[in-house]
Amino acid sequence: MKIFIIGLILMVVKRTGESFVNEITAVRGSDVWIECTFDATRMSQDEPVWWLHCENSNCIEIQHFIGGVDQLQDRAASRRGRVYPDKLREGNASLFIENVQMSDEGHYECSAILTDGPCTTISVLTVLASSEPPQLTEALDTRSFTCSSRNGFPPALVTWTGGSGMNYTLDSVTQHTLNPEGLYDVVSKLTRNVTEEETICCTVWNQPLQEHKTNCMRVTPGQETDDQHLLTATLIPVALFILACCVGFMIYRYCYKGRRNLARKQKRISNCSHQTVIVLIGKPEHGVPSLINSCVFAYKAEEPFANWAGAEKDPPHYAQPEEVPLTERITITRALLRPEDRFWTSEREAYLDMWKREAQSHRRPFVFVHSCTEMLTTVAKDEIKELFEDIKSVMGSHPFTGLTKKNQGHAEELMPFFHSLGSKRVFSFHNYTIQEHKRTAKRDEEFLDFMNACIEETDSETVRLIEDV
Ligand SMILES: Nc1nc2c(ncn2[C@@H]2O[C@H](COP(=O)(O)OP(=O)(O)OP(=O)(O)O)[C@@H](O)[C@H]2O)c(=O)[nH]1
Ligand SMILES: *[C@@H]1O[C@H](CO)[C@@H](O)[C@H](O)[C@H]1NC(C)=O
Ligand SMILES: *[C@@H]1O[C@H](CO)[C@@H](O)[C@H](O)[C@H]1NC(C)=O
Ligand SMILES: *[C@@H]1O[C@H](CO)[C@@H](O)[C@H](O)[C@H]1NC(C)=O
Repeated sequence: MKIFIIGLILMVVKRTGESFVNEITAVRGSDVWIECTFDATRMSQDEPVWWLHCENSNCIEIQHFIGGVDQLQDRAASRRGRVYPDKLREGNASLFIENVQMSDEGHYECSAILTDGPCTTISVLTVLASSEPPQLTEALDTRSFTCSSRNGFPPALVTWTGGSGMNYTLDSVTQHTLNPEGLYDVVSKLTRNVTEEETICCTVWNQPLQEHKTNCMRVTPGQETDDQHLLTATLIPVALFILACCVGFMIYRYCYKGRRNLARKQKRISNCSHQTVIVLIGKPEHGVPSLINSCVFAYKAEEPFANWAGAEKDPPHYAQPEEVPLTERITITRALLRPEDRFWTSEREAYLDMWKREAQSHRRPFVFVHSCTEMLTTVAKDEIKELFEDIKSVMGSHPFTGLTKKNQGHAEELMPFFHSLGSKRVFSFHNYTIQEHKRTAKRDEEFLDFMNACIEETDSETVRLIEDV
C-alpha cells in the first residue's frame, strides 16, 4: 500500500511537472507573486505545505508550513520570498518576492500533501534587467564616440544612427562584460569621420523587454581638427621662419667667416715683405706643377684657373724650372732635377753651393713633393733621406713635405716617414688640375695655409739665424 502511494506521488508530480509550468518574467527590482493555490477543502491541518527554489538542479527549501506555522523561522532573514499564513487556510500559498534580483531566477516548486494525495505547482522565474540610460561621449579626435550602459540582462544590443537616420552600427564595435551582480555592462565604440554637422545617437536595446533607451549628441565636423589646422596654420610657418632664419644666419656666418678667414690668409701672404722663393723638389709625375698652379689659383681668388706652371707638359719638363710669380715678392719654383730621374748626380756639390748662395740674397723655403700614389721603396727612402740631410746642411732645417694626389692614395701612411726624416710640417693636397679645378673654400684654405707656413718658417728661421750670429 505504502509503495503504491509513493508511486502515485511520483506519478502525480511527474504529471503536474509536465502539464503545468507557470512561466513568469519579472523586471529586476520589481515585486513578483509566484502563484500557488490548492483546493482548501482537501487540505488538512497537520499536513505540510512547502516551497523549493532550484537553480541548475540545486534545490533548497525556502518555505515550510505545518498547520499554518512557519517551520523555517530560524532562516527567516536569509531566505527569499514570503507566504501569507492567513491565506494558507484559503488554499492560497502564493510566494511574494520583493525587489526581485538575478539570484531569484530559477525553478520554484510549491507542494502540499492534500487528503487525496500530494500536489505540486512548478513555476519558472526569469528576471530581466533594463540597462541604465546610455552615456555618450566623444573622443578628442572627433573620430570616435563611446556609448556605455550598465546593468542589463540579457546583454543589451547597441545600435548607432547618424543624421537623417543613417545606420552607423556597422562602423561600431561592441563589447559586453558580465559584472559581479550577474548583469551585463556594455561599451560600444563608433569610429566615424564627421563630415557635416549631425546628430549621432546611440540606442541600447533590451529585446525580451521590448525596451530601448537612446542618447544623442550634436557633433560638428572636425571641430578639433579645425583647431589643429589653426595650430598648424600658424605654428608651422612660424617654426619654418625661425628655422630659415637660423639656417640663413649659420650659412651667412659660415660663408662670411670662411671668406673672411681666406681673405685674412691671402692678406698675410701679400703682406710678406721679404723676397721669398718657395722651392719645390719632386720627381716627374708627382704633381709639382699642379701644386704650383694650385697655390697661385688659391691665392688669386678672383682669377680663373690657368696653367701658370706648365703642368702636364709632354714630355715632362722637369729640367726647366718655372719661376711662377705669386706676389710682388714671392715666387714659387721648382728645384732642378736630373733627367735620369734621380735627385743627385755628380753635380750635387755645385747645386748645394748655388742654393747656399741663393739663400743669402732671399729666403728659400724648401718643400719636398711626393705623390700619395707612389709607394716608397728602400732605395727611394735612402735617396730622399740623403736629400733631406743635404737641404738641412745648406738651409739649416729639413724641408717641409707636400703629399699630392691625396684623393688617390693614403697620405696618412706616408706622413710618419717624412716626419721621421725631420720634416716639421707634412701637408697633403688634392691639387687643382687642368681637368678638375672646382674652387672650394676648404681646398683654397689648404694651399693658403701651406704658403703661409712656408713664409712663417723662413721668418723664424731668419730670426734663429740672426740670433745665432
Ligand atoms: N688626382 C690628382 N691628380 C693630380 C694631382 N696633382 C697632379 N695630378 C695629376 O698628375 C699628373 C701630373 O701632374 P703634373 O702637375 O703635370 O706634375 P708632373 O707630372 O710632376 O709634372 P712634370 O714633372 O712637369 O711632368 C697630371 O695629370 C695632373 O693632373 C692631385 O693632387 N690629384
Ligand atoms: C493569493 O493571495 C495574494 C495575496 O493576497 C493575492 O494577490 C492573489 O491574487 C491570491 N491568489 C489567488 C489565486 O486568489
Ligand atoms: C542597423 O544595422 C544593424 C546591423 O546591420 C542592425 O542590427 C540594426 O537593426 C540596424 N538598425 C536600424 C535602426 O536600422
Ligand atoms: C577620414 O577623413 C580623412 C580625410 O578627410 C581620410 O584621410 C580618412 O581616411 C578618413 N577616415 C575614415 C575612417 O573614413
